[in-house]
Amino acid sequence: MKRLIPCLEQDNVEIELILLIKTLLTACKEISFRVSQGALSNVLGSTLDENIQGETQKKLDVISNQLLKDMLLESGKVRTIASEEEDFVVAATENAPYIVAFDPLDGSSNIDINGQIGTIFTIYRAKDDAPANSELQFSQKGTEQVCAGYVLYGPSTMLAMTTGGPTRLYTLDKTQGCYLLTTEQLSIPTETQEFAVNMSNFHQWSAEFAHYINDLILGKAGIRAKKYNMRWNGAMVGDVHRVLSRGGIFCYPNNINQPEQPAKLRLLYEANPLAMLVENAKGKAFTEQTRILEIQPSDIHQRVAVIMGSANEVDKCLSYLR
Ligand code: AHM
Ligand code: MG
Repeated sequence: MKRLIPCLEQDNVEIELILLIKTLLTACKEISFRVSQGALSNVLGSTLDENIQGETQKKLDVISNQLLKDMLLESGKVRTIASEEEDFVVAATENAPYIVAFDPLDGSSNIDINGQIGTIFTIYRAKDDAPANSELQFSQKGTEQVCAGYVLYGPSTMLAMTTGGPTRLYTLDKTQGCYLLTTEQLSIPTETQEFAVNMSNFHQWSAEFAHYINDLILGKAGIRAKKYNMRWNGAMVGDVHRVLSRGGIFCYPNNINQPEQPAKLRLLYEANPLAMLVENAKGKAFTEQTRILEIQPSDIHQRVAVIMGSANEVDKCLSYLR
């Protein structure tokens, strides 16, 4: 089985970016270990104890954020960092070539129940017309991402990543500490009979979106004339991993009762990287109106509605919303 770095070299990924990806994934290896320790990771472990003295009783999402931040700050390859766990951007190395954003532990409500969680990350080129400590560094559309991926901490630790070409899947070999290529090219089936949505939000959806889901639930007796299955992890990274693996549609639509903040998921470090992974695996990724990757961001913590997955099913869903 091929190792990650030779795969990236074969894909002609520039060396500076390979080194940055390597750093990021080394941090994720450490997170994977912490996650597997569960409740014990608050009392065991070494790396972090040395970095932030006296602060060993941290929650896993805070620990993960700190690990990623520390390693990226030290790498010398990153000009600016944004994280779900940081209110503002963090300036790193002046004149470094890249900027990185991440959700250190997506699906954090699953931490306490030993459910699926993951680290989502995205890399862009740094902008020379904005200072390192400016949010403007991230004022770039998702189409500008040079790398997007996640590391899923499930029964096995898996990395899904694209550097512009196909979305590839790697599995962390914990005996050797390296990521091995296990699926050369993910390809989401265009048709599906599986959907992922938080059904308890039914009363918050637009009439059009509720109509679409209702037609899925009607199954063989309804207009879609097939039986649909439903799955909901409570962790986008786990739900989208399933969609990438065997097809499906993942939806987190707007809440019409909350016009001041209708969407839940964040554009920069959730929707955009997962949209790039899905598109590069032949799927589609939209808000209720637009292609996610074409949104001009206005804020690093901006939220958007998300509809992504099997191409024909996404088209069908959008046809209800137009
Ligand atoms: P988080 O980043 O704080 O974990 O929140 C995002 C998560 C997504 O991973 C997931 O799809 C969604 O929130 C679950 O929301 P819900 O509480 O409606 O199940
Ligand atoms: Mg999240």
